[in-house]
This record gives sequence, structure tokens and C-alpha cells, in this order.
Amino acid sequence: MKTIVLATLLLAIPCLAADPPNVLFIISGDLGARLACYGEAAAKTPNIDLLATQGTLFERCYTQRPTCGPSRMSMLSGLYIHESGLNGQKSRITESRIPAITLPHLFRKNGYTTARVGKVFHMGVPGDIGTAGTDDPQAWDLTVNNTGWDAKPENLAKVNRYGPRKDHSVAVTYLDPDIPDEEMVDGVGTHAALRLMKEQHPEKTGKPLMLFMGYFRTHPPMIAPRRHWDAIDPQEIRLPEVPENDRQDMPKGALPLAGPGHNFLPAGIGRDYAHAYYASIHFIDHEIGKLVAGLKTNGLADNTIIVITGDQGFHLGEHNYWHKTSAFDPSCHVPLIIIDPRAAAKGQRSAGLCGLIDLYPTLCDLAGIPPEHPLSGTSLAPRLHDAARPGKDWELTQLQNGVTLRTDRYRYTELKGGTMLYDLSADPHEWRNLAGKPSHAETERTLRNTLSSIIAPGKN
Ligand SMILES: [Ca+2]
Repeated sequence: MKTIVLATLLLAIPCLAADPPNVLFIISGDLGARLACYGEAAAKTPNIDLLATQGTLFERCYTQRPTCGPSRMSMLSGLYIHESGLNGQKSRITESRIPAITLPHLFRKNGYTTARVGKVFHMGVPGDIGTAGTDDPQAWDLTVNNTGWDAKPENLAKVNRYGPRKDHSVAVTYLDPDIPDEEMVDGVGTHAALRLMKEQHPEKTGKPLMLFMGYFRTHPPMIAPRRHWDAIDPQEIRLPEVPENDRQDMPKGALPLAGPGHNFLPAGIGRDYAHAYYASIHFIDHEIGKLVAGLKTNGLADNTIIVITGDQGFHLGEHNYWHKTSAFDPSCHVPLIIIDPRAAAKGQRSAGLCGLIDLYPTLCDLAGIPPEHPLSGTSLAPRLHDAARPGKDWELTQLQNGVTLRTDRYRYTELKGGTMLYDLSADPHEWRNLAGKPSHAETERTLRNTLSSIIAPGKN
């Protein structure tokens, strides 16, 4: 039944076969669902908000791993981590247990010019900036390893930092330099992407273009030019209020970074760090605005699918925690906006569950390209036409120390240190762990069985 419906939708798009769509895929490091169009009061994201009115915003999209490398590899391979075994920050597609090719590689084989700017596959930040990181070299016709002001050691030495850690990428690190956007790593990246739109224009090459723009921000060190800090109203930054006993019912490892730099930040530092995060988002939003303007200038806007997402979220004080890699929603929830100019529906919000794993089959579907290996996600293409269609029954996120399952109502997590069960409908902040409570024994049993039907126990 599903196939028939989808075929009908594809037939409804008149020029699909003759005029394949271009793809602009934008991914931003550590960008959680903390945009104005997701209801985040302090965020200022006018460009992304405008794009959301032109396509479909997926309200509940989850990463498959709240850590950069495996999250991106899962999304780009179309496989869950327990299927591919691509579990490490530096895993490469060639190491997949299941023979698989990456999404851009597939498009390249199917006649697309494929280009990457910046961080698409994993790159350590800031150490791998300006290198190819853990790239899939077969995926691309062209790559740009952009670098800039915020990757230079003499400038990194200026960052504000809190806590005992000496590194830049995991420590609480931020800065507000008064320098032009164009000198920043991500500004240099946008400039390169705009050049590629022109130089690799389908009219010049005779091939559709798939362009991946990987922004490094909002990943720490959160360095954003001063003007983006000034765009954020400090009065609108509200640090979450957390019950004093919140952590008492959490198993060990629920908040993976236990050190003093990431937990219970002093209020002033927490506010500065949140400000840095929103300033970084504002900076990226501004860069996205330039990309969209470039599509218009180059006459590509009417036939380019745009995807905007992040590889995982980031806690800004929820559970008094200030990092990612946890099983809680702030860490697993990512933004996802897809604009297909050929879809009649505009400005829709889809409340059903989905995951980054769904992007591979979605783009295959929209471009009419058959995948070469079995994909684990579900195409979101039908929801671009009708956002009211139901979402998935569950979405899976795998962690270094366990696994978590999000359903419409619950989050069920199995960690090495114990189990968590949250009823998001009654407890949206995930404060009351219901695991082991007799009142929820049946729910817990059902979710445990669902999880073990997806992954054999102990196989995470
Ligand atoms: Ca709690």
C-alpha cells in the first residue's frame, strides 16, 4: 500500500525524470532543535525560519548518535550503528559490516556532480579543520577543506574557557571576536559553496548538482563574531530550572561527562555559554541566508531541494548539564527542515517521529535514484506533501554506553549503569525516571521488548 501511494506522489511531479533536482544539504555541528522556528525564545534565526515557511519542518527528528562521527556516518550510510558497526569517531564507510555506499557517492554514480565544503563526514574541531577528516573520497567530484581565523592556534589561545579541561572541542570554550564573518572558517566555507554553485552550475556541466555544506559551528569552541552576540538579547536567555533532586533517580552514566567543567556551571558562565551557542546559531543562520541568496542569483532556487539539519543537540543546563552525548532529548533532538520547491505544500510542520537515518531514502526518493544497499530508514517524501501523515513508531539513538528508544510518548533508555523511562507527555523535561515503578511495569516491559526486537540485548 505504501509503495502505491508513493508511486502516485512521484507521478504527480511532472518533470522528475527530465529535470533531476539539485540538492543543497546543510549540516551544522551540534545544532540542536533550538531555533526560533522550534520555539526557542532566545534564538534568532530569520533565514531558517523563512525557509521553514517554504517547506516542511519536522518537529521531532532524532540523531542516531549524539556524537559527531557515528551520527554523520549513520546518516550518510543509511544504516543504524549496530548494523554497520561504524561506531567510532574515525570509522570509515569501507569498514561497514554491511557493504554500503554513502549517499553522495550514490548520487555521484547516478550522474550528479557532488561537492563537499567543510565538515560533512567527521572532522575533529578545531584540530581537523582544513583537512579532509574521515572523508569518503569516492563520494565527491570536488572538496573544499576550508579554514580561517578561528582555526589558527594564536586565535584559539584567546578563547574564554571554564573547567579543568585543556582542549577546545569538549571543554566549555567561547569567544566573541570583532572580526568579519568572511574571515571565519564557516564564512570562508560559504564563499566556497557560492563559487561552486556558479562553477558547477548544471547548465555548464550538464549534470545536476549535489552540494553538501558542513558548518563547524555551533560546535565548541563557540567562536562567533561580535555582531552575532549583539543580535541576541541576554534578557531572553532563560537557563532551565532544574529540581534539586533531579539526578537522584538517574543511573550512572546518564550524563556521560561527569567532570566539573560540564555540570552545575556557575550562573554567569552558563549564561555566557548559552549566549555563545545562540550567537553561533545566529552566525550560521546568516551564512545559510547567503547560500539561499546564491541559489536565487544562480537561477537554481526553483529546482533545488534544501535540507537543513544538525548532527546532534546540546544541553544548555538541562539536568544542570552542558554538553552532548547524553540519552536525553536536548542531546538527541535535532532540527530538520526539507524544502522541495516541487511540493505543493509549504510551511507545514510534521509532528511525527523521524530520524537522520531517514534522509538517505528521502533524497533517493525525491531524486528518483534507487539505492544500492538495503536502507534502514523510511522516506519522508510523502510527508513533504502531507505533513499530517503519521511518523514512525519509534526512533533509535545509540550511545557509547547504551541505547535509547523514543516513541511518541516515551523515552526508554538502557545504559550499562541502569534503565530510564520518561513519560514525555506528562514530564517533558525528563525529570521523573519511571523505570522500576510498578505503575509503569507494563510500559517498561513493552518498550524493552520493542528494543530487543530491534537490537539483540547486549549487541549495541
Ligand atoms: Ca530525575
